Amino acid sequence: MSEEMELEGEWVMGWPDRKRARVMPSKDAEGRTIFARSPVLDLEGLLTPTDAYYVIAQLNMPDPVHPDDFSFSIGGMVDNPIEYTLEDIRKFPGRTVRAVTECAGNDGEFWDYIDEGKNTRKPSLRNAQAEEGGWRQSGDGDETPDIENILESIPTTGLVSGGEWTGVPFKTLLERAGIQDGAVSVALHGWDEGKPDPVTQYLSVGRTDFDVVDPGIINYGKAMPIEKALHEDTILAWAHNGEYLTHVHGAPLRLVVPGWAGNWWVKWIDRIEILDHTPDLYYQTHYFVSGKSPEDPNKKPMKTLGVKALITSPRDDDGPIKCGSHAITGRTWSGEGAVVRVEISTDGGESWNDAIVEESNDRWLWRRFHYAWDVIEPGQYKIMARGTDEKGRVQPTMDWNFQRKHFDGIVPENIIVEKG
Ligand SMILES: Nc1nc2c(c(=O)[nH]1)N[C@H]1C(S)=C(S)[C@@H](COP(=O)(O)O)O[C@H]1N2
Ligand SMILES: [Mo]
Repeated sequence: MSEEMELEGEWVMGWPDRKRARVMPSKDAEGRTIFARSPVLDLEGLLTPTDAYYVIAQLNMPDPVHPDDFSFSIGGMVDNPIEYTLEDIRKFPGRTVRAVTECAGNDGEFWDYIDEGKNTRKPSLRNAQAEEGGWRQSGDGDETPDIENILESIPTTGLVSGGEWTGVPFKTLLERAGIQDGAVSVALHGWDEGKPDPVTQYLSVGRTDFDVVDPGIINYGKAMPIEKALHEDTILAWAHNGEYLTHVHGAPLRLVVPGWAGNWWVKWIDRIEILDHTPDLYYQTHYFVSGKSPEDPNKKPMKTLGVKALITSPRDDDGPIKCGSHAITGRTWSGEGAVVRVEISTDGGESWNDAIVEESNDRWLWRRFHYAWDVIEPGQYKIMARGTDEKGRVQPTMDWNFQRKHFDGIVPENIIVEKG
């Protein structure tokens, strides 16, 4: 390349030829972002920049509410029902928590891939993070979706990010409200509304031969056990990565539930209710549930994330590498707290060796891992990473479930090594 050509290139972050990693969003009819995968392979460090943070809106993307006009209520089984403005709650002592947000559906298609009998093509994180679109909203579409097409085309990878959240401990507000005896759950409702898209359910189950429950037009809502709501790290956040929360991430106020899947992190908070039962809510009782089939009478809400170790380099879809010194690197996280150990295998799981896991004081945030890999012989190597968390859980910890949520299996990278 001549010098002139290099100077013509796009200069980003001081580099003439590097593009900044950003999300590839899907938009609704009004051009608003409703879904975005995070470019996890192209990011460094532990905090995902806000414009590269994954985004999910299950219902219709709501209109923004001005922070000065915002208020929400706490009611139900409390001694002092109350309405708060944003200004009110910013007067309480705050709390900052760094945590991984992971969608329950992240990497869902890998359930089939690692199932030996199934012989499916490996989903490509590299392609998925460069791909735009792939999400639709129901309500306005009357044409019947081509389900096969959809099953083929929507990757659920990249639905994970790491963030810093600042807000007020939920506990502070619940204690002031005075929870009455007999209360068991805290329900949080967003002001976003819509009809849950049945295609999302078909997509996650991988079958269309069953009836999807139709709750009609609802607000997004979740009801968590009181104990989790009172956990010191469960916060109502108005700031994300050092600035005010952005609209797509739930401004002015959203719930942050470290360790639990993203669907518990209710955005656009409108109404909080303390209840003596756990209510029937679509995204709690019918969706984000484990069980053997949609008909299973023992479906259970899914909560805590498993243990994961994601190899970010080398990736098999990046092509062959040469003999010599390499580093196997990636990120690891767990819903029960810190990952304390990552082991690497370069022989398809026959033997395992410890990687270095970077130290961190943030138990809910992912950590980076590093393994020095010197390859002498050309050939094909099956590389795997396995995390163990501080509670002693060893990956994989999750059982197959009909919605194929909370995937935490070990996904091998098949790396071709050529003569140096
Ligand atoms: N009100 C509301 N909150 C919501 C959702 C939603 O659709 N509406 N989606 C949930 C899901 S499924 C996930 S994975 C996370 C995504 O949070 P993010 O978009 O800030 O990354 O928000 C959760 N909170
Ligand atoms: Mo999600």
